[in-house]
Amino acid sequence: MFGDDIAAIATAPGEGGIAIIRLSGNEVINKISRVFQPHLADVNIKERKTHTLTLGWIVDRNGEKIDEVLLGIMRAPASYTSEDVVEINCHGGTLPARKCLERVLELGVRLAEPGEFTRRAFLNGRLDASQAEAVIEVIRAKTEKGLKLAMSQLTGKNRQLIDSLEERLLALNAMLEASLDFPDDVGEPDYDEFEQSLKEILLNIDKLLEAGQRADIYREGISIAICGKPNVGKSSLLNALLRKEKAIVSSIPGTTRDIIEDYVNVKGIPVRLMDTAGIRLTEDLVERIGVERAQEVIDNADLVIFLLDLGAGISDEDMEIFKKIEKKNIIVLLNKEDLEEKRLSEEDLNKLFSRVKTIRASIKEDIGLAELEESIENIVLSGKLRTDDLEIIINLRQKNALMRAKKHVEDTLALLGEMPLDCLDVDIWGAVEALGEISGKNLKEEVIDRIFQDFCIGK
Ligand SMILES: Nc1nc2c(ncn2[C@@H]2O[C@H](COP(=O)(O)OP(=O)(O)OP(=O)(O)O)[C@@H](O)[C@H]2O)c(=O)[nH]1
Ligand SMILES: [Mg+2]
Repeated sequence: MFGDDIAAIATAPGEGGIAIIRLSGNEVINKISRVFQPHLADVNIKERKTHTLTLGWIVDRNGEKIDEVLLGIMRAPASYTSEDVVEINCHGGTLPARKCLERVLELGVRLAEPGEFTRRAFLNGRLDASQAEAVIEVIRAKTEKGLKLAMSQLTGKNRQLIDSLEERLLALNAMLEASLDFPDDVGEPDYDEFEQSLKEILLNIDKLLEAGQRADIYREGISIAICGKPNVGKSSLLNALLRKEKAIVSSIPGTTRDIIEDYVNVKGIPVRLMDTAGIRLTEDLVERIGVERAQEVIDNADLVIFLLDLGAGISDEDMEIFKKIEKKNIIVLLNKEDLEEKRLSEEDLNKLFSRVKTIRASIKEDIGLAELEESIENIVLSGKLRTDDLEIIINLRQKNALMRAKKHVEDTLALLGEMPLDCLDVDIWGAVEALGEISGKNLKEEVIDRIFQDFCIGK
């Protein structure tokens, strides 16, 4: 099955400097030589060394030139898929790439399925399952931090950690088997040592799970809604955090009607930031719809920034809004600190917002915004971020496998000394197998399918 020749356009659709058509399989170099005409007449593409580029044309059946291209040759096993790979660098734009691809398909090369190149890299043993999954993390990374995490997974950081856990479990398994096979010579295992070892393994699994949870934030990002009554400076805050004039700001209350959203990177965390209509009772139909939408967005946000106007003081309207969001993750931003006359005393504020983070700010004069960004980071990471901490990505599939391994280790601990040794061995094996799924040593076909279903064609 594997080794049949596949091809796909690997670059994103649309206009660009170049587009790349990628081919992989046993015969791709032979096949491409039939439609490639090198600039230099004495060049034979079939004899070109691995990792070389050759200038020439892709030609049609009649020898007419379709496009001028640079042909990359990467010979097995030193290629993305571990098979022979050819990459046609043609002119960017939809038509040249499509024409070249069509020509290649005439050679008995099949159109690749989504993720098929990476799947071959996995099946040929060049990447393990968690590394293959990292490829998509790298593509989708939204911030530098997310990219760094994905890259470390791609280079096999997860694998090292999992392998070391697996080794320790296998050592325990060996201990048990020795006792089972040679009871007279070996005797009972040292239960204290056994228990100690299991506890350490458990601790390490927990650490991995916790690190994975933290990394999720860098991967998935969070949503933040900005809310407050009209005219407190919500749109001004959106613009300040985005560092561009996205939303209309005016001194007329009720300026924003719709949800205005954009993405911003807050200390490496991808944030979907949403400005909402100022919440108040209103007769204006359009504004009322805006207020309803605001409520919905606020309810669904991971974090809410609640704005107050120090110049206007706190009104019943503010307290109504506060009551609605009190149970959420919130930061209270006391805006317009620059104003001479403030209608809010420190005392009032402490009384009202004793349990939530409050920040004094002037969006106009860029006061308090750095503190706001810091608080967002702290709240989102629950203050758990330490630079010496483990940094790895764990996706849902890997998390499930880790949880199952954890359960087996916990069961072994609970049964220690109570059950016969072969019962313990069953759970130790269960843990080893669950961990093996992370690297993909023992994965079923349908799980493999699921890993690659999210990939794009050409990857
Ligand atoms: N003095 C002062 N004025 C500010 C500050 N931030 C915003 N403003 C002004 O407050 C007014 C309202 O600002 P917006 O950002 O439009 O307020 P909003 O909360 O989006 O208002 P709605 O969309 O109507 O709900 C504008 O005139 C801003 O220039 C600040 O820090 N200090
Ligand atoms: Mg506004």
